[in-house]
Amino acid sequence: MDTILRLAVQKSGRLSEASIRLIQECGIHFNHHNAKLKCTALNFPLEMLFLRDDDIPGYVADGVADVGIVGQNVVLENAVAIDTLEPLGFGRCRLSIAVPRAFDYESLASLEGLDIATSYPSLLARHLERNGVRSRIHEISGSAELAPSIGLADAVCDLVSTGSTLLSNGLKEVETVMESQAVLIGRPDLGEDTQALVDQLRFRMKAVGRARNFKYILLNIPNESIETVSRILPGMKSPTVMPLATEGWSSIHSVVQEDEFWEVIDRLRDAGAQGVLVLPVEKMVL
Ligand code: PRT
Ligand code: ZN
Repeated sequence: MDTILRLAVQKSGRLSEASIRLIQECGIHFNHHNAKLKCTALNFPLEMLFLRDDDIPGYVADGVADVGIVGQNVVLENAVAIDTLEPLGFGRCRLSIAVPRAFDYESLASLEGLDIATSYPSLLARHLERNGVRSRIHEISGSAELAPSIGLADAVCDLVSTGSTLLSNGLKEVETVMESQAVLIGRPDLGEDTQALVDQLRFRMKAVGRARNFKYILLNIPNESIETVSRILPGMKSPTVMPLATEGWSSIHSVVQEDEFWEVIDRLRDAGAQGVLVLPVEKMVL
């Protein structure tokens, strides 16, 4: 029988949509994937299994799935024997400790002997231990932010992205335990054929991930500014320069990193650039 790669993704939650979108951007298509336990791809030997995120590391370790997409926070909390293969750049958040606004917090030592509610007891215990602080950890399955107001704990340790949940519950964030994002995980001892499929998938995921960080940029520039603009826009190797029909002008094509984008635009304007067009990059392959 031909090898098929089994990929576990979150069934319904914060990572579901982005996980499925990533697979689609890797050129792998499905008929439909709604409300089912699993589905098979039309044009790649891949089966997608839909599971609770907490179960994904365990199922990958046990061999029910070969690879999975899950938050790093879940991987490190579960501490099972799996490899982290690829950071995926979405589902970003941090695991943080928060205390009531009126709490006089100076350092982690302020929590010595106090009660902390969390769904991440192992990660929290390791962090406290590393810092030589002893607190009582209360494991709860959700809504940690409510614990201080109902008298269950003095502090909480929970995932934060915008911070608005903490704010609206009268809490302030005081410590980051870890930064997290979605990652591709896999079993260490996949057979040769399965490993070859994982390598193909990772190659595609990297191309999609790189492209997300870049924009394609086209602009017109007087010829005397070509050198200046080439320094501002080095591109992947060097920018493409083409003469315009108008004497003394050229068109430059290059790529620019998303996080440097506005700074680069300011410098291009100062260098006399005109007709600047910016396009998304779909894949950045080799
Ligand atoms: O049903 P299942 O068990 O599969 O899902 P779940 O409810 O356990 O997980 P889910 O869907 O909430 O989150 C899945 C993963 O998304 C997490 O493991 C993280 O890796 C990632 N992620 C990213 C987050 C957040 N951002 C996040 N903000 N997970 C949870 N939150 C929660 C947080 O717990 C808190 O309640 O959102 C609230 C805080 O958000 P802000 O924006 O108000 O700070
Ligand atoms: Zn969960």
